[in-house]
Amino acid sequence: PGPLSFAAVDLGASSGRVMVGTVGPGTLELREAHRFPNRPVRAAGTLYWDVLGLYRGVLDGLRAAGRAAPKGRLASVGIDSWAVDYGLLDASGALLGNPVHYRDGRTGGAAERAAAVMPPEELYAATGLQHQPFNTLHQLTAARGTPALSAARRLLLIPDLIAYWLTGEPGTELTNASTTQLVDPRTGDWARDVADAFGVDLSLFPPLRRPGDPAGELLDEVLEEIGLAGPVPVTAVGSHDTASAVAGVPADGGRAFAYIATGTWSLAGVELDAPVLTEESRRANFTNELGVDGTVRYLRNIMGLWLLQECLRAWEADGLRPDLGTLLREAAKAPALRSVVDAGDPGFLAPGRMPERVAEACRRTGQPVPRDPGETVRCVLDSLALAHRRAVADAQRLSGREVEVVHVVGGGVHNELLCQLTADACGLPVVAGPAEAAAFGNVLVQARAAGAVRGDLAALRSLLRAAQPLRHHEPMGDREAWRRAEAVICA
Ligand code: LFR
Repeated sequence: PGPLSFAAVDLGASSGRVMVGTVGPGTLELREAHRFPNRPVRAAGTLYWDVLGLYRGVLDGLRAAGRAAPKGRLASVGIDSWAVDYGLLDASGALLGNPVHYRDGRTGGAAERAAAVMPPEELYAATGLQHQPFNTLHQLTAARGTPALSAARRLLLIPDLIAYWLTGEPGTELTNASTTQLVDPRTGDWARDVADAFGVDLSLFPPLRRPGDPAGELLDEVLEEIGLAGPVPVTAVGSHDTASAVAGVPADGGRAFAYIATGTWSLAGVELDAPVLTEESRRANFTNELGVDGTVRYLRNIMGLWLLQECLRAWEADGLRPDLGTLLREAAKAPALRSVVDAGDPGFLAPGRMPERVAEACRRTGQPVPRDPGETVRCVLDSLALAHRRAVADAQRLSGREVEVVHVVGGGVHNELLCQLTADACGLPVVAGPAEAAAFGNVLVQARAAGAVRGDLAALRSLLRAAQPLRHHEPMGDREAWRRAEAVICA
């Protein structure tokens, strides 16, 4: 049989895209069919996702994907997005309000409230999940007693919600479910004791499905809207974007690797066969999220390019018309490691006033304050590289797995300065690419389910190495300077 085409829907916090992957013996190609912005909206004091706008982008993208695919045939569709957030449906299947954005303030004080229900040690031992105020568990606790949650008969995580609208079939994909803090990473099943203790009704979640499982077929009304002939199956993929991105790491089976999935967040860690549930791991705020093929994504969340995106947004609002290329050139020339902030600090989670918040953090820690946007960008990139260094080192120490190379994938691949600084900070070679790792991981899981490729994750990854040009960064510069900067953050 000739190559098959697959549509990968990949929704990120700042943009969504639909990519077409063409896969066959000796072929793996990925093309962008459609890209659209994801702009959250604040209304009446709450920060929401514009989920219908996103769904329209998905439909436009699937129409474009059908046109881009040879003979207009899509062998299947897979959907991934950011984690933790959800839509609620009433008994008739209608959406009960817009999904709330994980950066909304409603989960303020979540750690304290949760600790009153279950000691954090016990919660970690049961779920292996890092504490983040936005974990679905905390969102559900914050929403307890609201009319929407009381009327809800079903809860669908964002990619599952999109899949439901496309197919009419509800399901809960496991890699994303593992970010709810309601799953036991040892069994890959619900952590029922946790749900009971927090009063979460697990029957709201449709049955679990795993990457590669069938997830229905596009409805007739959808086929008509996007101008395709059926049947077009939907296949469950690593529906958490980070799970698909880690599946899309072009690792070479022989070399132990750490990965950093960069985008709005940097997710930095290692891939394991089993979770690390030690108290030391909890204190280091490492998470055990589930990956494709029963793997564990042992990683830490770092604020990521969000810091830069929010600086750009603030400068734009001030009428500065910032140009990213120019700013990055200025940042490259700015003095290295003049000041650093803790890019893991939850204080950077909420939107707004980012240049000021970065400056405040420098002042608070007795460091020089950046004098212009170029220096602010340098401070942000140095700080991200430093956080990458700490996460890669901690992941190795806590898991007992040493690595020889760091793979940087995701949008941050385009930022060469960040990739080089990451190599310098980690003292390890960095292999950068692909930027669209999540879409690659999404496509490969579909392609395997359809029989277009075979093998385990290592075999899928070997196809990736040939598919994309990768950039190599060797560590350079002053190792001691990174150690001193780390001491500033850890003080
Ligand atoms: C990255 C990501 C992270 C998750 C955060 C919030 O896009 O999915 O893995 O912690 O978004 O959902």
